Amino acid sequence: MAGRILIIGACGQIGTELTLKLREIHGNEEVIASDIREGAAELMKSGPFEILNATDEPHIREIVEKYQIKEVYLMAAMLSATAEKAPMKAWDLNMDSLFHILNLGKEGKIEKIFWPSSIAVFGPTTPKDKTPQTIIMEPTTVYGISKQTGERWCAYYNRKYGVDVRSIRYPGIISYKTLPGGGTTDYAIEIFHEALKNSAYTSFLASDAALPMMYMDDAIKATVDIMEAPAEKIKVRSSYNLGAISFTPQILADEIRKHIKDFKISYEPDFRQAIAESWPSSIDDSVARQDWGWKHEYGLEKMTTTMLKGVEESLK
Ligand code: AKB
Repeated sequence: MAGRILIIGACGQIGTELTLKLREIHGNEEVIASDIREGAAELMKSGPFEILNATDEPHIREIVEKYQIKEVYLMAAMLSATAEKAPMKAWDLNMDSLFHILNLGKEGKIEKIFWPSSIAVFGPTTPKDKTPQTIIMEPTTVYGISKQTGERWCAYYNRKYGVDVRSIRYPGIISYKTLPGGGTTDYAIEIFHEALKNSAYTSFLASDAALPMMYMDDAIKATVDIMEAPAEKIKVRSSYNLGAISFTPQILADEIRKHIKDFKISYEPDFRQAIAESWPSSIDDSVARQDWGWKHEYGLEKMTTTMLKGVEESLK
């Protein structure tokens, strides 16, 4: 690889594991982590780190120049539940940060960009089961609107200015190393912590709220794979559907009960239930599979056993 990599939002749930993976692949000094605040010790100690606000364009330019950055992963974003509480702040963060990076691509200062989209681009008028790559999208959340708009801008910068921007629509990502913040799918992580600590969990989504989900290792693999694929294989320049597992809180609770016999779940749906109801319950990702060979590894059973082991370790 010619040139270094910059991760913006490196201390978040996906950013942390992505940074560690990219450092493993390219070497610690080649991958510059940045975030608005410091993160996990493993990340802070393993390579260069810069405090960076994703909306601070001059500072982004300074860092890109300082480290001779050629690839940027823009992982900073305000997620669905938090964004509903601060719509304008979410819009500014999610959109401004994207424009800053796309413009660096347009000016030829960087060569490749990764920007995550989400299943939140879909809305209540989208068919819910096996939602196809190209279909009606009328998102009803601030986060979803920002991601849908971002997708259109990515496609525009690619078509108009030749910017090599690549994107996937992440489903809910499940992991134990770094906690997520402010998402609708966060219950699927909290449940493991509460199951191991208290053998009980109160879900903020209804028992039958089915959502597309994915274990972190698969999400990281997809991110690395799409960025490593030859440019001509990336035919969709808005964002690719990406699927793996689909389950409801009840199905997940039943799976956890196979390991923790006395685990109890109760349901107190809040405002996040309406968000979940507007999203797909499962995803058709055949286009990603066909174009750049996407394949997931973790099903419900493997994800559950891995999560229980990982969270148990982290609680020691
Ligand atoms: C959220 O719940 O907001 C995120 C997402 C699906 O993009 N995890």
